[in-house]
Amino acid sequence: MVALDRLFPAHLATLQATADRALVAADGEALLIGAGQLRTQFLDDRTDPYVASPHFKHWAPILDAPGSFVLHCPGQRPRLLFHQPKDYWHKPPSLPTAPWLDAFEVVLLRSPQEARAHLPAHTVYIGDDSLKDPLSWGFKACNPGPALACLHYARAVKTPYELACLREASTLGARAHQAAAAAFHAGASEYAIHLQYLAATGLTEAELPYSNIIATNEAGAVLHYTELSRVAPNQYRSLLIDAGAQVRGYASDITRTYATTAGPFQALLADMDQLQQRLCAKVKPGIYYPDIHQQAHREIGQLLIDHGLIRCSLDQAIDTEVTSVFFPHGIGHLLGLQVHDIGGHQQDEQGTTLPPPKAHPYLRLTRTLEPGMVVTIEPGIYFIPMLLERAHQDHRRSSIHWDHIEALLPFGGIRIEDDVVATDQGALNLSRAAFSALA
Ligand SMILES: [Mn+2]
Repeated sequence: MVALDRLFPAHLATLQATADRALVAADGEALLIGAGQLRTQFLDDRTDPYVASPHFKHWAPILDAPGSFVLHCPGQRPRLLFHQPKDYWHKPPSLPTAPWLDAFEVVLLRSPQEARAHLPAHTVYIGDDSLKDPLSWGFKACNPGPALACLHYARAVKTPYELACLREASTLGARAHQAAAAAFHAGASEYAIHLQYLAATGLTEAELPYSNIIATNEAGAVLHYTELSRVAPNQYRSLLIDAGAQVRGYASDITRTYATTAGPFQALLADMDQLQQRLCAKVKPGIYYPDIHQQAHREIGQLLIDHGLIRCSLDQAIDTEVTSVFFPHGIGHLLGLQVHDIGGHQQDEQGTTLPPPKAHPYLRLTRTLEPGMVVTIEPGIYFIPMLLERAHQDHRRSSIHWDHIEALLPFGGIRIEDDVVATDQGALNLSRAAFSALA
């Protein structure tokens, strides 16, 4: 039995305990969790790529069986209602044979509607809106807020099973990053780098946790660049690659930046790598995550001063938002079943939320870290023409060394991102560990 399967029963017990609390919050007696359905495109008979609901894959790592459900009744063995239609157009999904399945009582469904026969009274439904006429199913409630708040809050703390899945996702991502970097240094186009990346993961594009960002030269300044140019330029200066992998429904989210030649950009990159590792080391239980974000602004401000890119004091760079010209996003987010795992602003199981500070509206995580939480740490410095033009026209103009910036525009930007676990022993960096194991 692989280690993941050994860890699965304890994982399931944690989910059952959380589900019991969610049922109390929603005044229900059973929880039905939908995998989701295939969605047909507008005026077409094609469907969008199917993506299993995060709630469903939390319980059962089945990524290819739309119309399935997990049914949880307190005190009982969970039931997997596995949808396997009789279909000669498509290959119906096969029931997994892995040992984790032993934890479930399995029921085969030929249509999702057959699930209705298995529902106890006062069932609460958690799932997307694709169920035809959910009201006629007689649910106690569909996606009630108090139940979702409970489930989402708890999900941030990972079980040992989940940490093992995330570790494997980082390993797979690191291997693919290595293949992509080799393709870049050999002069491949963004699209060809992407194909090398996919081949190294063994995943299809739809199985990636998010669309690959493979940005060369100036394109590194576009935060979510997904163009994948088919033509390589005559000369590569830099690559920013933000790409992950997925194992049993759990994501990795890794960014690396490379430079082809020595010079000011490469010097900045080397110092950013040190800076990023100092920030990663701050991921510990009891740390208020926005403090890491604030620290990132101070560290980036100092870096900009040290490299002669700005000419104001550090306090001035922070107070007048000079650092935000170069670092205009949050320091990171929760990671798990979703690449931006839900519940980052939640403060308790009741659903109280804490929005990000006014000056940092894009910060996705405002919680205090607990053991078992997994977050990304992804500081960046970018040369974004739109934000630079804005700063050139406002109070920040005199704070910036414009000719030095001009020389860096052709390199786009830098982002370095790792996936880090808060543990009682301190920060556990899954991504760095995965790259080290490859070396
Ligand atoms: Mn990220």
